[in-house]
Amino acid sequence: MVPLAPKCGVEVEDVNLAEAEGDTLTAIKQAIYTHGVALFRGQADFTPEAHIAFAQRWGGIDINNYFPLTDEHPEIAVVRKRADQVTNIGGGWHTDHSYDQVPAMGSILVARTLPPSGGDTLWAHMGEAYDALPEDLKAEIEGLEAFHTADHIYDEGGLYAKTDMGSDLRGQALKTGATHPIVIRHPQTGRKLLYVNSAFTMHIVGKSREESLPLLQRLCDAATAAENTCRVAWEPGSVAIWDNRTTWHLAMNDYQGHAREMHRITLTGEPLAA
Ligand code: AKG
Repeated sequence: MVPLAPKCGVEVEDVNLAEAEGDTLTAIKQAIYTHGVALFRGQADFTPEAHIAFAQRWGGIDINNYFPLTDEHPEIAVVRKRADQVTNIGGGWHTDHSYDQVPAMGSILVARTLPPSGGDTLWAHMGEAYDALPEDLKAEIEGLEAFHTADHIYDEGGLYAKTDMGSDLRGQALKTGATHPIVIRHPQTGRKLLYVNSAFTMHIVGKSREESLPLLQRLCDAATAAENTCRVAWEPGSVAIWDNRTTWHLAMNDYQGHAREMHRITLTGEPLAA
């Protein structure tokens, strides 16, 4: 394994994900829990069927309610930016599904159509972010919880109004909302992780949004310090798998006029605790 950056991400070489199981799968999981994200290049065999089979071997698929799904494979969400679309999906720092009571463990993203250049994805490591907080700030957030929702993004008129995403995609106006500790422990590694994010965290429990914003903003600024991040330039055959508890991510929107399409399967998670 080769680090993608000193504090976030690894590239895993010499693994064919379509065949990965047993000890190889266990080692991949451990690397992702620890480093946050793993990149696999040259995965020509990672067809939609292989993508689904790998996710099932991992432990289960959490189907997202807001993304369009592929016609042939309803387990696969399409992360699409059409050539004439301005807003991309995931263009702000976030962690997937934090608005769910039991957020998805992580995601497996496969490059299917890429722009001629641009469209990179960045991740930030929330264990590193927590560790680097000043001690007085760590003490201030200990034991606090925050409320997360995606309604402002997916509802009619929300951020994704002119994209293929939406809360009425499946014919129902969905509502989201969940409360989680601001600092969680990773269910497998036990590491303390900062668990608020710029996109979905609305307020601190017991405080209004206005009262919460200065502290949330301070945490979000600290979380995305450049030294906590890594960046992937996609190539045909690239696959990235990340841990939503350990990382935030952001998709660059620097390829206006070109299409980009990724296939995403979201992995089932488990309840989060401090
Ligand atoms: C997501 O799937 O949550 C994203 O943010 C998309 C990431 C990407 O397309 O690079």
